[in-house]
Amino acid sequence: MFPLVFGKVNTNFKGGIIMGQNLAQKILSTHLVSGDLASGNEIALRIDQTLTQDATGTMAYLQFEAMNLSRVQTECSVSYIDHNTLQTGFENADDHAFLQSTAARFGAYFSRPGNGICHQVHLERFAKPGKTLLGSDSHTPTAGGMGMLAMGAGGLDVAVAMGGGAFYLPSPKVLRVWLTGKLSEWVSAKDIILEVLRILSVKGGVGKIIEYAGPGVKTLTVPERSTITNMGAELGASASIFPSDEQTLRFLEAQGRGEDYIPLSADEDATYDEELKIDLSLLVPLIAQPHSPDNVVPVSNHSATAVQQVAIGSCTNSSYQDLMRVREILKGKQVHPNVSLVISPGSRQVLSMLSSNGALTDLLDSGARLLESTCGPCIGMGQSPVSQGVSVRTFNRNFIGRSGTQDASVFLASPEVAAASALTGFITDPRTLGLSSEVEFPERFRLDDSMIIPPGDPDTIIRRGPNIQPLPIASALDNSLDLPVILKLGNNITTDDIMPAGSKILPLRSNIPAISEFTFHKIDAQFAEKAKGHKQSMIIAGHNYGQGSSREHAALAPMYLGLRVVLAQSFARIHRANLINFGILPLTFVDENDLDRLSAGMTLHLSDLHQAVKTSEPFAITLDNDSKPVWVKHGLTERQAKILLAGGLLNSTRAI
Ligand code: MIC
Ligand code: SF4
Repeated sequence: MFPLVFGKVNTNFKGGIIMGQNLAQKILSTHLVSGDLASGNEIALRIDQTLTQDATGTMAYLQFEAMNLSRVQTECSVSYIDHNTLQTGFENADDHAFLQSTAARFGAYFSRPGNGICHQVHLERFAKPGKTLLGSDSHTPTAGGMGMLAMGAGGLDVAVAMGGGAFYLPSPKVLRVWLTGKLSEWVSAKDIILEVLRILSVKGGVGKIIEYAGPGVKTLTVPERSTITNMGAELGASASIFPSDEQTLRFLEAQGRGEDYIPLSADEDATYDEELKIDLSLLVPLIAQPHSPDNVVPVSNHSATAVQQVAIGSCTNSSYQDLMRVREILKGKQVHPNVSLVISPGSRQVLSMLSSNGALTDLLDSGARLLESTCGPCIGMGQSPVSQGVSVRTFNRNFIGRSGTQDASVFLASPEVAAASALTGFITDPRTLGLSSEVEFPERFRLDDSMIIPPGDPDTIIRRGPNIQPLPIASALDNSLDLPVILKLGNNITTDDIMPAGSKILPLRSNIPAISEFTFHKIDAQFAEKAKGHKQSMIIAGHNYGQGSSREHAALAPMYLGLRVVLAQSFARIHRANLINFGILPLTFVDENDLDRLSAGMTLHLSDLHQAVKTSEPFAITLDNDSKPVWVKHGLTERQAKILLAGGLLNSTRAI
């Protein structure tokens, strides 16, 4: 039986005096199951809500099933279909049928394909201030715009949370972003988060919760706040959060959910680990240049850059407000003949509101192409740009090849910049169009939950088509390993590099043997074959290994191919947790310069590993033909050491 742990209330005492708490500490402490918030060590949290999406959800539900639990134990769990809706073969349809039947059987809500992108729909219909949310998608922190502590994780961690188990993470530092002033016309929430990314970089949020505060906060609506918390994932942050205030109440009331409102903010005397100040009135429209979301400059730097594609949508920027601003720019005008403009409204709610107020007609009249309310081009499911093309996207990631076109240049910007660029055919600062903006926040959104199926009958039969393959499980960790290094990598390797997505590969997410053939495909097309040539192997890498998505396939597929160790200068949080969950040992260097001494083709010898994993001391790896060993460390907690020794989390829970 899987061990269930429940939360307890923890107060913030220091020397007998009750200290003020910041907002993150308030939610963390009311959900703390074990650990000490101040320690920097691992803490465990009670999770109120979970979300999964189809591309990670099939694994999460297979894992939930493997734990022999009958119903989800959370206040609410939602299974969304939004990533993978193209049905060019039976695979995706098999996945959807499996997920619909598992949601019914295990007691989760099911959001049907077409209902919208998980983060947008969750914000509209489920997110609640003061609660915790764990989602098998790295942009789950979007719901932080509602005053919720929302975090991304691998599917297995989410499956555990669905079963009522705690979520473990290193106790985070809290960074306050203090906002003053008000955004100028045509400068938007996207520009705020691009500015934060410019300052902090894609590694700047690692190990932190980013908490927004200050007088500028009240000028931002919930969807605008959620654009900002969404891209906290690109900072590597564990979560991003805004207070719950009049804006939150206004949004919830407009969603017919006023009763879900509670006010929530930091105490006046709260303290923070770090602080950043931004005066909103000084911001200008910004753009992230290829190929990283932190490569940010003013839009005006690129006024001579011609554009072939503009894509508006994704979980970052596809709210009603976003698309109404786009309409303001496009109304009565024509998209430039050299530009293909595609628009995916974030949810059916957004689409139906645009259709009932006539905005959709204005968008279509301008020459925009309408796509489904799904992730679509953001995850390479269609609309790849022309080769060597420039694409301006309102999305959150512009890693090489993610669009499906390896040599495309993808820029990330606000919907306003994207729409202006679609009109002129060049990257355009919307302020130069001389328009004025009058978008009003709606008093009432159009409410229709008919595409959300409530939890069903526990006797529902699970539909398991041929695309649903059994879960592979790793073997226990050997005490000594002689591991060939089969790949050496640089810094900031993304999960897209490890396990690409796109329309050919995504349909294989519930079939690990098939998808594993694509591991590191773009970096080394022979990788899978090489790995299969050895029983067990390892890879080495630079800093921030595994940044980007929460997809556990970036750990599961390498595990299936026999990868036992990743030795890197540092790791991204979610990916490191996924490696441990699937029995792959994440090691870092004591002296990071030692990376230079290692290369692909070498064999490294790890001995007395069981003892090494149990203690927190560094240990030596020996090399052939070099008497000087490489000293490494693992930083595993006792809980993680047990998981690794057993060969992964499923093995270790079965052993209890
Ligand atoms: C992404 O944006 O890369 C994804 C696709 O949403 C992933 C999840 C996945 O790979 O299924 C994420 O961000 O976690
Ligand atoms: Fe979907 Fe893109 Fe958001 Fe990922 S980042 S959830 S692929 S819209």
